[in-house]
Amino acid sequence: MIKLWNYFRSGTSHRVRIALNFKGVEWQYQPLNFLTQQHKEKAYLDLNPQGLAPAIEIDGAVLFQSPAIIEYLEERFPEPPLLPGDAISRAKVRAMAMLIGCDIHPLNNLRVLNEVKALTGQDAPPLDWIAHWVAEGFSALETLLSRDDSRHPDVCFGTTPGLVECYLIPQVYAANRFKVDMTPYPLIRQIDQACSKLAAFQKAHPDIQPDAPGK
Ligand SMILES: N[C@@H](CCC(=O)N[C@@H](CS)C(=O)NCC(=O)O)C(=O)O
Repeated sequence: MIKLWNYFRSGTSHRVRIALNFKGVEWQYQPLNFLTQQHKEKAYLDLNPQGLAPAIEIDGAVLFQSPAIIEYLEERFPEPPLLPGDAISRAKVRAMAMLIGCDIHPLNNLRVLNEVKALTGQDAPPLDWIAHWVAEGFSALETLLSRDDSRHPDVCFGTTPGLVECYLIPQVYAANRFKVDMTPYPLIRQIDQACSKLAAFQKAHPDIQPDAPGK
């Protein structure tokens, strides 16, 4: 059985949950409590020396780094595909995913926010900082989406959801949680709405995971 070590609210965990559900494979939820720093305990560091979520046990191996995990899932379970059939399209899709995964998420990750709070001496999450990086990334993505008149309006590329939505939906969830103004991004909002009706995304939603408050 595939085991995913993750935290309900972690965007990188959320990505992998979507990909696993999308592929229709069975997997087991292994909670990592960030509040008690479980991800920094030796038992987890033995699996992932970075002490970051997620990690996955699959096919006798332990993998970490969500992009590497998702690419493995794509190779191991080719249907339904997360990536399009031709190389140029795949590069375009990966670029949109990386726009989020490399250039928004890492700047707003928990450990970075904690460092910003420490440097600025504030207690509350630095909402301006968070909104700045979301706005920079989402503006570029919104422009890309507006230029592509061949895509279905419910997805970022082509006619079905795939890799980009694995990255985008968790980032929109985080943006909403931190009260980022989403009104400038109607195309992104439409895609988020459309994905919220699909089972793979519903089952991956942070609020219904076993370690979410009230579960
Ligand atoms: N590039 C890594 C980033 C992993 C990452 O930053 N995970 C976050 C959760 S979204 C984490 O574990 N944060 C814990 C912390 O900052 O202490 C990946 O995509 O897996």
